[in-house]
Order: sequence, then structure tokens, then C-alpha cells
Amino acid sequence: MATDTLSRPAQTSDTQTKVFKNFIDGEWVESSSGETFENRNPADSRDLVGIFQKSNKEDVNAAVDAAKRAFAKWRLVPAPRRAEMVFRAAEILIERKEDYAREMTREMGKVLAETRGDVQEAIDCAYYMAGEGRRLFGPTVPSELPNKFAMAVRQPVGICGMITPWNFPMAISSWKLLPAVVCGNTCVIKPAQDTPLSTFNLVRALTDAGLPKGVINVVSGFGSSVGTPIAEHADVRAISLTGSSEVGRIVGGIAAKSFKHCSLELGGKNPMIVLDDANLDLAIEGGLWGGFGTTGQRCTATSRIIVQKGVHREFVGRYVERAKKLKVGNGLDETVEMGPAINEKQLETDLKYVEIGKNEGARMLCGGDRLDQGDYKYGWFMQPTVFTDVEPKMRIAQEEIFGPVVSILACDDLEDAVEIANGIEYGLSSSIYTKDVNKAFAAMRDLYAGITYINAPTIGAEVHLPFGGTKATGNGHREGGIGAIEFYTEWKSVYVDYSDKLQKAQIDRGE
Ligand code: UN1
Repeated sequence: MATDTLSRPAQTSDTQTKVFKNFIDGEWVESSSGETFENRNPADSRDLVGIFQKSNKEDVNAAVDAAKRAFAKWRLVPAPRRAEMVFRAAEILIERKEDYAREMTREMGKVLAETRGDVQEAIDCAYYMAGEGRRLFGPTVPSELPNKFAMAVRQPVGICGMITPWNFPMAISSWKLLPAVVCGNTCVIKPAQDTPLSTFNLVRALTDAGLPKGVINVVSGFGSSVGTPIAEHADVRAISLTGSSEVGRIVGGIAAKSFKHCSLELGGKNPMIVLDDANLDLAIEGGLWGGFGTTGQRCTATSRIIVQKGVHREFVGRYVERAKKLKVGNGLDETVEMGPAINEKQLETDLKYVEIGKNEGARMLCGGDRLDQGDYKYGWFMQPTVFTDVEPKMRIAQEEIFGPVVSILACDDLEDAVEIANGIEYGLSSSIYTKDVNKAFAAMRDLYAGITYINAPTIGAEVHLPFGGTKATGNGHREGGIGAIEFYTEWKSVYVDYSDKLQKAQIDRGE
């Protein structure tokens, strides 16, 4: 079934529609369902990016079987050798960065500068994880007993299932796949149905870098018919999901029943605090980037700005003026600053929250409308939207929208700001703008979130530090850096007794 020519990534200049197959056991195979789905450009529905397999449980089973066979050998490949393949993949991604970024803009909609950043994040992750292949540290400790050696080694978990989101289609796939394979696991991944191509591109780079067949298997399709069977499969030992808290609750429940390791990275309603002493120019630019970058579709997006009363009026006025001028359009145009919503359903959600905000008494200072004139009519565009007079308990200040809708709230002082910031069900990212080092450190201590930025918006995490959050944002795991290594390995404590006699721990005291 290997029909590689059919499954090569589409070139942007090609007019012919590409059919992408599942990647199982190193072969490109059709789904046993015989069904497919279309991947269209959210900025221009006339642009068909590709046709993908609408897979089912049978395909998942085949992928897990392949991963199981591959695991028997892969776990025995020395970690530095495994890591070298990931290093080579980074070099391949550098060569293909521009092509992959363009394809990502076509399938996801975010602007080219950002899709280049998304590919770059996969490259950064690959370099970091390649280095981990020579570490994977564990403790060696003195034993309580004489002539006895004690240490803990990391072992791979086994077959890992991954369910990835559409907003960072290559970066977040890399956060999961790269540490997993360096640690000696094998994988079955379901890319988001809106953006499967970028995951295929990442896996293609890894395959071209020499990753053996079956180590990574890609099954495209929808949550219920692919994601659920992956999470339920008895041979899958770990499951990693980035998605909504709603889906996280389902996947977490399934994983708990069979005691799978489970890493959930879910929603956010990320606050940016602006104190009276802040550099306002910086805070305004930061708030625009954090709020409207990626069309507000980052888990870490700056969706709430909490401004101290002394600068509130000036901040709001200048912020809104800038928001009104943001250029919205097709992300392939280098002058565009904000792309479309990912799909019709997301756009409907964004517009629904505009109505909710108006109805609960917030004041909309700009935006609020769908853009559907001229070329806009082919995409899922809306205006950057800003609400002020937002009260902390309003739904637009509490619920994740995942669109270009920013709520501005007022606060009296740092204490009040922190209370508002923490008064939500999520705890992913947070930020504060101030020149006062004492206030900055107090905020670093008191903001109850997985990430805090000082004098930067709530977005911009780097791959070598832990990524994730508190409360409904997840279940305590972290991606990125050492957090990922923790998730994709299990500890094995090893005791070597070379005394040649029975030594009873806690009873013989080596006296
Ligand atoms: C996300 O928020 O959905 O921290 C991922 C950032 C990016 C990753 C964001 N490096 O902004």
C-alpha cells in the first residue's frame, strides 16, 4: 500500500488535490472505513489543502499493533542514538521551514510569521530533546547497607497515544512526539482534524531522519472515532492530550479506568495585569500581541487585561485605537496581522460571546462583527473585539472563548489585581507589567498559574521550561523541558547487592 507519491506534502504551487493517507508501520495506508475528509484553508474555502483519511477503531488497532512491534526493538536502541535521529530531524525541519510554514498557514490560518515560529518551536524542541538523549538523569544514592548499590533508572512507558490541537499543529505535536521517542517509547498520534498536514510534515522529517517504521504512527480523523479508541486501547500506556477542558474530562476519565499515565493540557483565561507604574507603550503592544496574535487562539492568549485605575482610561483608549487598526486577512499576505478563526464553529462561538458580553452589560469599544465582504467572504474572519467595564464574574471574564475577544477589567491595586486574576477556574498563564521589582516578585509568588511573565504578555513560552497550568488547565503534568521527560518515563529503582549474603533492609543495619 505504499504510495508515497500520493502522500507527499502538497506544494503551495500545486493545483492538484493531494490525498494523504494514514502512516502506519512505515507505510502510507488508507483507512479501512474507505472514508475521507477535506482540509480547507480557513482564510479561503476555495483552497483545498488536502484530503485526509476519516479513520476508525480498526485503523487505531493497526497503528497500536505496529507501535507494539516497534517498541520491542526501539526501547533497546541506546538513547543517544535515538536522540541523534531527532537532531537530524531538526536539521531537516530547518531546510523545509518555509514550505512547512506556508502549508501551515494554509491549513490553520495564522500569519506566516507565526507559522514560521511554530516550525521553529518544533526545531527548538528537537534540539532540546536530542540533548536529553545524553542525559535522562536518575539518582544514584548510597545504600543503607554495606556492599549494596542503589540507583533509579528511567524506563520508557511503552506505547503512547497523543491527541493534538489545531492551534500549534507542529509545535505541540513535537512537544509530545520528540520526548516520547527519545525516551524509547513508540507512538500513535491523532492530529487535529483541522490541521493534520503539519503533523504529517513533522513525522515526515523524522522518518527522513531515519526513525524506524512503527515508532511513530499517524491516524487522522475525529475525536470519537480515533481519539477515544486510542485512549481506550488496553495496550496504550500513556495518553497526552492538548485540548478543551471538556474533552480533557472525558479522556482523563477513560485513562483513569485503565490506570494509564495521562497528561492533560487544557483551557486558559489568562490575565495580564497593568499597574499604574507600567511602561504603557510596552503594555499596549504586549496586550495586542497576546490578545490578537494567533487570532486569540492560543491556550495562553491574553484574554483578560486587568488595569489599575490610574492608567485605565489612557490604556483603554490607546489599546482600542491600535486594535481597530490591526490588519485582518489571509495569513499568506505578509502585511496581515491577524488571520481567520479556524472554522465556522469557532467563529460562531466567538460571535456568541460578543452577544453574551453585550447582554451582561460590558461595553464593546471595537469590533464585534464578522467580516464577510469581498475576499473575506471565503473565510471565517471577524474584527478584533475589545470589551471594557467587564466585571470579574461576567462570563466573558470567566470562560475561555479562544477567539479575538479581549476583556478589560479595572483594579484598585496589586492585591485586587491578583484576586481578580486568580478568580477563575483555569490557571495556565499570567503576566504583570510593572517597574516595581517588589510588586513583580509578589506577583510571581501569588499568581496561581503554571506560567507568569513579567513585562511581557501571557504568550511566548520556550520549550525548555515546563508548560502547563493549575486547576482546570490540567492534571498536574507539564510539557516542555524536564516535565516531558518525567511524563514519558517511569522510574525503576535498582538495588545491586554484592555482599554475597542475605541483607534484610530496615532490619540488618549494617552493624
Ligand atoms: C498555546 O498557548 O496554545 O507559549 C501554545 C506560546 C507558544 C505555545 C503556545 N510557544 O505562546
